[in-house]
Amino acid sequence: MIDSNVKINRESEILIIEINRPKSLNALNSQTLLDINKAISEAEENADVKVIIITGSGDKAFVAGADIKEFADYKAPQGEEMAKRGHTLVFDKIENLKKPVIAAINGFALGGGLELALACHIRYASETSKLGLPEVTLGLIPGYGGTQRLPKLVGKGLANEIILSAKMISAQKAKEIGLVNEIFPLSELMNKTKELASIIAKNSPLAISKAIQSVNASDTKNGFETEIKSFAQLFELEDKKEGVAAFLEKRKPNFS
Ligand code: CO8
Repeated sequence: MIDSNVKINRESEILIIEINRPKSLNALNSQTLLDINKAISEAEENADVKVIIITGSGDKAFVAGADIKEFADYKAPQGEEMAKRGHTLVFDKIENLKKPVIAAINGFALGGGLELALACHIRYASETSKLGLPEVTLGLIPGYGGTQRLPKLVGKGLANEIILSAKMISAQKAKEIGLVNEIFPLSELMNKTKELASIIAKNSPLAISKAIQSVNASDTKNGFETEIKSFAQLFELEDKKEGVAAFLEKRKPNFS
C-alpha cells in the first residue's frame, strides 16, 4: 500500500515502513514525519503486528536527513517547533514503543536519517551505507536526538568526533564502534532483517514490551527498579504461564 511519503507492507507479523521520497534521498519533511507517525500508531494498535522494520526506498539512501529545503528559511521558533514535533511524532515515539523497531539502513543515513536509526531499537545496515551527522556543516547541530542517543551508543569521544567533524563513516566502521549491529550486502539486507524480526516475533509480546521499557530505563536513575517491577508484573500475565508451561511440556509456546 502506498500512503503518501511512506510505503507500508505487511508480511505476516512484520510491518515494513519504507520511506519513499527517492528524489530527495528520502529526506524527512513534515508530511513524512506525520506519515511515519500514522504508520507506527496503527502498528501499535494492531495486535497482529509484532515487529516493525523501517527502511528507505531505492538503493541509495535510507534517509539523507531532515529536508533542508523545507527548513531553509526557518527562524528559532520554527526550529524549536520542528525539533519538538519531530521528537514527539517519531523519534521518542519509536524509542518508547512497546513493539521492537528495527532500522534496515540501505544507504545514506545522515542527520535526521541517522537520528531516526538511532531511535530504533536495533540497527542493521548494508555494506554500502554511509552514516553521519553533517549538521555542523549547515551551521546547525543534530536536533532529532543525535547529541543524546549517539554518545550512549558509541561513547562521548566517538560521538564528539562524528558530530564535530561531520564526516561520514563507512558501514564497516559503524559496526566496529557498535553504531550498527550487523552489516550485509545490500541484496541481503532486507532478508536478514526480516529473519531477525521473525525470531523476535515468536517471543512473548508482553515480555518484549517490558524488556524494551527496562532497557530504555538503563538511561535513567530508575533502571534497576524498572527492571524489577517489570519482571514482577510479568508473573501475573498470560505469556509467562504459557511460556513456562510450554517449556515444561516440551513444546513451542503459543503466545496470543
Ligand atoms: N534535504 C533535502 N533534499 C535533499 C537532502 C536533504 N537532506 N539530501 C539530498 N537531497 C536532494 C538533493 O537536493 C537532490 O535534489 P535535486 O536533484 O532536486 O537537486 C537529490 O536529493 C539528490 O541529492 P544529490 O544530488 O546531492 O546526490 P549526491 O549523490 O550527489 O549526494 C548526499 C548525496 C551526499 C547524501 C547529498 O545529497 C547530501 O549531502 N545531502 C544532505 C545531507 C545532509 O546534510 N543531511 C542533514 C540535513 S540537516 C538534518 O538532518 C537536521 C536534523 C535535525 C533537525 C531537527 C529540527 C530542527
